Amino acid sequence: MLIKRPNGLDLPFSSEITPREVFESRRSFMRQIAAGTLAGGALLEMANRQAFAQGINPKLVSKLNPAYSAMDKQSAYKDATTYNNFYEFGTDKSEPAQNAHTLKTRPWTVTIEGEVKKPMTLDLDALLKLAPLEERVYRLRCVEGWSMVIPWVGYSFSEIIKRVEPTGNAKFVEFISLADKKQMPGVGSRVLNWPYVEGLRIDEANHPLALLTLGMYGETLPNQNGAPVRMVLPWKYGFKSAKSIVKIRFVKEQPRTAWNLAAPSEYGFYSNVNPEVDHPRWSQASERRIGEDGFLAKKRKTLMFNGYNDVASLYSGMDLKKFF
Ligand SMILES: Nc1nc2c(c(=O)[nH]1)N[C@H]1C(S)=C(S)[C@@H](COP(=O)(O)O)O[C@H]1N2
Ligand SMILES: [Mo]
Repeated sequence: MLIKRPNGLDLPFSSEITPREVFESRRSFMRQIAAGTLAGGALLEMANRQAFAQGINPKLVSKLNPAYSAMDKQSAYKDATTYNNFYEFGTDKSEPAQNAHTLKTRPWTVTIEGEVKKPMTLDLDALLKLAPLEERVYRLRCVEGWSMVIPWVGYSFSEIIKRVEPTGNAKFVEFISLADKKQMPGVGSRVLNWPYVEGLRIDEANHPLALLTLGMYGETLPNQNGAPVRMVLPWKYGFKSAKSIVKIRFVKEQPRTAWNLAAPSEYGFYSNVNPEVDHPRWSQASERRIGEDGFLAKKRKTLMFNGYNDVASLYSGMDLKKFF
């Protein structure tokens, strides 16, 4: 499969670049280092530019966080990057991979505002340097009944919360995705109100599992997966994990989120993975793991909170059938 690059060159997906090609490119890069023609912080930047020119997403150095990583077999890079939900680029699972090349991810800024003592606008480099990058292998369960296991790269969103210092009025956090018709062909459609908005209660946003995500599979995010920065909330249905975020607002009232506005009886504000609460049109008791969909593959049982029982205390005393 080929993707169109903004520079007009058709380049293969990185999964199709052979290890040999990658090896050769790294070797020529290493030669430049050895020759002393590269130095210091310029190294990663150079490596990244070289990688980008070859259609490989720039590498991200991170440390595996085993305490927050699932042992499940990881999904294939190819599945994770060609079977997507990103309605800004079309409603078909294959469309984001085909269309998201028009998304311009640099320069990029995220504005953090609202009920905070220190509002700030961070560019990508600031975000990448804000806290040590961790790799976390999370299961992600889509409300449609399928799941994947992806090694994400990022850090807890609590790192951001700490720095902006929410006021006492900040009860919720709103995540707002880019909505630019020029870059995103799906934004002309009326399936959702744009921009795509998602939200969390502030204590949910502060839970260490809530990952501000800048990469996957050791590289920066592919556009179709929400480049350059998204959330990943593994205990909630996938749609809570907003992609390509440009604004984060700390607010007093529960935000009106895109899917909840579109179909309030189907998509609640909480949307915790819960096998006991069916979607009005289908059961949520089981799921199909993408990549295991062969002839004999059995469906898997969906686990409460997608197996992330750590979060249970956030909801103690709440009726999760009512607050679905
Ligand atoms: N901005 C935006 N974010 C989004 C979506 C979207 O359409 N637009 N789709 C959501 C849904 S339904 C899912 S399942 C996940 C899919 O993430 P992935 O394609 O990286 O697996 O992204 C979520 N984030
Ligand atoms: Mo989803």
